[in-house]
Amino acid sequence: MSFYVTTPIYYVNAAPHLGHAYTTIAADVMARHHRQRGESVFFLTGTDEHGEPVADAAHAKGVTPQQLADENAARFKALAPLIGASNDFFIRTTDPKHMAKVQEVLSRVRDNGYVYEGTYEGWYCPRCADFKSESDIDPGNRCPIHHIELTREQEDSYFFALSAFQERLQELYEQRPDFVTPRTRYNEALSFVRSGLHDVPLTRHKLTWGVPVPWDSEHVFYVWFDALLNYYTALSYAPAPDGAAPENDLVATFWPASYHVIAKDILRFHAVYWPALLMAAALELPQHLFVHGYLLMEGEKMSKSLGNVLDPFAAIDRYGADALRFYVLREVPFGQDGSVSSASFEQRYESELANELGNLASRTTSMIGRYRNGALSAGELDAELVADFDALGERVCEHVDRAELTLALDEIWQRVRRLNRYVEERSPWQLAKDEARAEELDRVLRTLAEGLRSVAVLLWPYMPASCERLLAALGVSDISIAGAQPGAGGITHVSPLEPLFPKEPADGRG
Ligand code: ME8
Repeated sequence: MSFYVTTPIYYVNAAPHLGHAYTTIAADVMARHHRQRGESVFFLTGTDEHGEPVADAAHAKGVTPQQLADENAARFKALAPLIGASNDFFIRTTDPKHMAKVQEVLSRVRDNGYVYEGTYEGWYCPRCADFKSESDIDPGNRCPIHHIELTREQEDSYFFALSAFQERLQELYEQRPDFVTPRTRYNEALSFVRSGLHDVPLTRHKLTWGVPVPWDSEHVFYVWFDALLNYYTALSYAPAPDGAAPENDLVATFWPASYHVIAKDILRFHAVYWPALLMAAALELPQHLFVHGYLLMEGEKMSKSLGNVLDPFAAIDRYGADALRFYVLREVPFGQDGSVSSASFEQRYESELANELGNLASRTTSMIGRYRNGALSAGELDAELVADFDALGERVCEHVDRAELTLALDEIWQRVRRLNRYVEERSPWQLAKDEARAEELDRVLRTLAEGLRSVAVLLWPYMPASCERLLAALGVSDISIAGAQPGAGGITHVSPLEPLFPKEPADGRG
């Protein structure tokens, strides 16, 4: 089995913010979860470096587009390990290998008869790098996303014959109801297709910051076609991840993508242009697009252009990457819009991470240390508790297979709470006072350790560093999904554990 997951490639017109971290975290959870299942995984993220948004931002700063791209691509690249992302490759669209592949694929699209010359006239938002249809314009000819005035553009272009794919796209949507999820986004994409597709500019004449069009040196490709193709080009030159496909065979192993994870702002490009482009190039279509919502601050989409961003670097400094990963996927149902704030982050950190999971881990490991010197004897588990974990691993897999990351997390968290209730119900500190109940105490401690292993294995994709620490204290080195079943491995020795989520997080904590 192979699993290929991507994030959008982010524009380098400004620095990364929590919105970007969010998508990368979500895709990382999916990648890690599938690795736990023993699948061959490729996880791609990167930066989108051509086009007007970048050229304009560079111009405003008095640097070249390449200088700005280098500077900000480095910041996006640095963000990935900081948020615990385990991406196998980081693609930059100014990489000559990507550019050559774009030229090759788009030449094929032309050879296949889907490119023609014409003149484009219409409303254009330079921040979106997008031509707006009449129905997509705010009063005063403004961009509905950036609220800036649109420009009237007229230029000679080569066109992509999007309209030629009207029927095939409708068929695609009819035959594959899970091509785009959640359902609202599927409906939105399908209704866009049904409303009638128009051909779109494939190249820009006025712009020079882009991939040159091989058959006409006065044009560069419109940035969206250059960008979308990253998902394909990366596989043609990225090094193979450890233990995966042999070098240079990534396309055969990983294409088509299992999941493109994006937010709804770029739905149309991914749900309409992208499959049409792949059809035109005679390439296989991705299996799924998952479209998540916006992280909102004060009711507006967090956005570089609007400047209302929550700094992920600061949050990580104080609480650690795991806490941030947990928070964004727990607080906002994945797939919907939701507000985030420092106050609700701190509250969840304290009530759920420190008081629920952290406390459960501390109590369990310290009781095993205090009452049994860290040693656990082999024996039965408490059947009643184990029954509450029945099919948990399978249910988590089913949710993650559908990118339902908040629902999967909720399933696991119910077990964290169940284990805390179990501690209260069985009160090991009472059992420890009575020598006659030593066996019962052994069973309770064993059951707690096994339950903790189960939740740590399942939470690992969400909070890898903390779960690795917890599993190490339990003496467990195997993080594969098989360990989600209590009793699977036989924990024999438990070591002391420093608090997983200290109540007073120190500044500068990594
Ligand atoms: O659109 N909430 O790049 P971009 C949730 N280069 N997600 C958010 C977000 C928010 N407030 N803000 C940003 C581009 N994102 C193109 C993509 S792909 C072939 C080319 C995330 O830098 C979310 O994933 O504007 C969104 O789709 C993406 O960043 C847009 O990043």
